[in-house]
Amino acid sequence: MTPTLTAFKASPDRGRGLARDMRVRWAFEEVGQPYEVRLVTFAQMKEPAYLALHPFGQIPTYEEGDLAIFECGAIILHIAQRHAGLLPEDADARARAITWLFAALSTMEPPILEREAAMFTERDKSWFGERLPAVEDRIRVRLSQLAQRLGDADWLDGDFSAGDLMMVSVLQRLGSSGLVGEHPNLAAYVARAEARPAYRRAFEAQYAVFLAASQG
Ligand code: GTB
Repeated sequence: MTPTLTAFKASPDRGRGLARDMRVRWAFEEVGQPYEVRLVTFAQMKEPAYLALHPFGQIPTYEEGDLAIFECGAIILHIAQRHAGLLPEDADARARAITWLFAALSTMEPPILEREAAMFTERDKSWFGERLPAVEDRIRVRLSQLAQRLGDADWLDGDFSAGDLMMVSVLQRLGSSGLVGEHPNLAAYVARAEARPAYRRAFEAQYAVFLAASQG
């Protein structure tokens, strides 16, 4: 059965691939699993039918037969466990790859989201000028630690894994902040991931949704 993913009908990121359906699309492409996409509006995501699928009224969700799950981390772990290509066979290596997936979501992403929230909602506050550098310093600590661990390696632990997919997706949220670029090895890590054919296919697929929305 072909799984179905939900994504924004009109993504506020204007096709930059930053909404979290992109992470799931990328995972599908890495393992060679065809998928369908159901596009939803913000209003539809708050309706009872959708809330039954996702209690917080967000994208992405994953449906396959009787199974319906949400949270991009859980979805990607599910895909990676069902198909070869995103987790190593060796049990210890697999546990380490899953650790990186959690590290991306639980350790790296929170201060990055804090910065985004500040940029979007606190710019007009008198204390914004003091708060932003403090948030960015917290991000810098994590980026330095990550850069130190990655070193000269291509990927975080052996071959490319679901952990790298999630880590790169999280780093991409720093966009034009210049923070990732302070570490050339991290910038190269993101570029290496973005050059993967699976990433390109996923990016083009979500970009096609943006193009269709902007033309129609
Ligand atoms: N913890 C959940 C997960 O990991 O799956 C978080 C899901 C989530 O944040 N979904 C967002 C959403 O549905 C879209 S991805 N928001 C609508 C709502 O809450 O009502 C986050 C996102 C949104 C927009 C941009 N952007 O414009 O650049 C980037 C990322």
